[in-house]
Amino acid sequence: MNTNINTETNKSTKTNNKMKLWHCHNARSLRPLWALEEMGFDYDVEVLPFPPRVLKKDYLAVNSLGTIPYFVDGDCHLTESSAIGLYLVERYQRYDFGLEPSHPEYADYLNWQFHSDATLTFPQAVALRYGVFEKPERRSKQVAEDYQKWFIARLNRLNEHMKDREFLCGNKFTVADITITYALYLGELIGFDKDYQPHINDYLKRMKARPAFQKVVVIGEQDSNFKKVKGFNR
Ligand SMILES: N[C@@H](CCC(=O)N[C@@H](CS)C(=O)NCC(=O)O)C(=O)O
Repeated sequence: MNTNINTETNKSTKTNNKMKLWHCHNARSLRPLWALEEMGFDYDVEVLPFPPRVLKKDYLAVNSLGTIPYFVDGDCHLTESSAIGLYLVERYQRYDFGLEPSHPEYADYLNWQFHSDATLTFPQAVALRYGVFEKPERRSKQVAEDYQKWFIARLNRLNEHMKDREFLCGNKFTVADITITYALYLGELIGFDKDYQPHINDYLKRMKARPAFQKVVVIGEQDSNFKKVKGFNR
């Protein structure tokens, strides 16, 4: 595959016919970046400083939300990190990385996809905001700690589910493993993994050892200010 990495904001979202992803190191855009790499698509990636809404204001012309990821494939524009992998599976019939609707675990697969962001990443984002990214005078130890506890409590379903499984569903690696692993990985970055159960830490370790993850996780690392979150709550 031929992946171009660009660090200059390009206002045009349609410079060629290649898929394009806007990414910040360690942000949720790691989900689609990892999915693109696993599936072997030819794509462009543009790396932005975090948060682009503040540090790269011209990005608002690309994505009026200012959030990461932003993904373009022809006329299709997506802003939800957990939707993009699913889109790639369905749009390109890449069921080698997903489950078909007729699969007995299809409902589970979809549920984990949505669970990954709506249930898991959401409390992490609040903990991060009030633990790290706000100006010191606006930070709140209480809010950060409460949302950390909330996140750990929300792992209950995953803890149970993963007791005797190697992958989330279908007995194979799917895009649902990508979206759920990202939440676990972000939790690890901010020090929440000390409260992970051992089999969840093992699952995270297995997923992170995948060559595609290893390849993309470093993209944008050099100038990343998402590194400062490392272990903030340890
Ligand atoms: N639900 C969206 C959330 C996107 C989102 O909030 N991304 C964060 C990065 S992890 C962001 O861009 N934050 C910066 C901001 O809100 O300005 C998704 O899953 O992609």
